[in-house]
Parts: sequence; structure tokens; C-alpha cells
Amino acid sequence: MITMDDIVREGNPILTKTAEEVSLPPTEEETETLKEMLQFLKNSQDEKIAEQYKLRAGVGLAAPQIGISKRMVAVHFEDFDGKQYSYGLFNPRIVSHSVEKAYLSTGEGCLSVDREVPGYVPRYARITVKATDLEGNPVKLRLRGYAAIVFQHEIDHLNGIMFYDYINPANPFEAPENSRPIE
Ligand code: K1U
Ligand code: NI
Repeated sequence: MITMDDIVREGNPILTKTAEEVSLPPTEEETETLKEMLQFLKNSQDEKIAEQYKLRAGVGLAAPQIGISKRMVAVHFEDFDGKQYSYGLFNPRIVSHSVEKAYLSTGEGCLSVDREVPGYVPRYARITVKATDLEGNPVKLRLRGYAAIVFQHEIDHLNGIMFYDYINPANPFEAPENSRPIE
């Protein structure tokens, strides 16, 4: 079972590296790891389990965050319209995106960052992601709003990018150009 002891924290160079593509079909070990990542998110959102194992709640997790430099991400959350997203994905990639940007009005957090980093994180408002799911099926997801933000945060981890890399240091709460807030 993945716990917070397995989560790599900022300062570890794996978080700034580009992760390796998973050669498909994935190995049994890769599939098991990705299932474990998804289970961690479910556990972290279960009040009792989270308290028992001292898990910080998360909506997404990328393999580099558990010390594995491979292109695998898990997400588990409901968007603001109540739509459920629960996926383990191999080799996710953004195949198209809007010109318009969006940002969470509350800013972002990260399981690998044990501090508050205030500021708006500009992201694409809409993205299309292609990937391979845990069953080996190709998936194509059209995402907007909160869901688009979460997927971009996770795919950035595969490219060695942290959410705070995007925050304007001169004015962290200046609304990014051509953007809308998500609240
Ligand atoms: O990748 C990670 O470090 C997980 C991170 C993902 C994320 C945070 C903020 C915006 C987009 C993506 C988190 O899950 S931080 C926790 C969090 O955002 C949350 C947890 C429980 C309920 C609601 C949100
Ligand atoms: Ni993160």
C-alpha cells in the first residue's frame, strides 16, 4: 500500500526529470503500480483510512511522485458538476488545447510540496488527452474546468514541471491574460 512515506518531496531531482514512455503493453509490475497509485487516491479520500495511515488527500498522483520516472498517472475526483473521473493512465498526452487559459481561484497544492505556495497557476481552459487505460484500451478525454486543471498538473509531473513554476513571482495573484477563474 502506498503511504505518505513513499511520496517523493520537492528537492528530489526525479521531480524535475522528463519521465520515460511506458512501452506497451505494460508489464504486470507497471500495471500493479498504477493500480496502487489509484488505490492511494481512493484511500486518501476515505476519512477513516486517511486518518489511520496519516494520508494527505489527493485527487491525482504521477509515478515520479513515488520515485518512478515513468509516464503513468492516476486521477480520482469529481468535478464541480458532479462528474466522476477515476483513471489509471499510461502515456497520457495533451493532443490539443484551447487558447483560453483558466486558473483555480484557490491556487494549487501538491502532495510533493509540504508548504503553501500562494498564487494563480495559469493552465489551458480546455484540453483533449489521449492515453491507454488500465485495461489496455485507448482513451480520448475532452476536459474542461477543474478536470482540465487536474490532468495538466499530473501530466506536468511527467515533464518535470511543478505547479509553482508557472506562478508570476512579481505578482502571484495577477489574473493571467485571456483567462477565467475556476472557483
Ligand atoms: O499531483 C499532486 O501532487 C496531487 C495534487 C493534484 C492537484 C492539486 C491542485 C490542482 C490540481 C491538481 C492534489 O491532489 S493536492 C490536494 C487537492 O487538490 C484536493 C484534495 C482533496 C479534495 C480536493 C482537492
Ligand atoms: Ni503535484
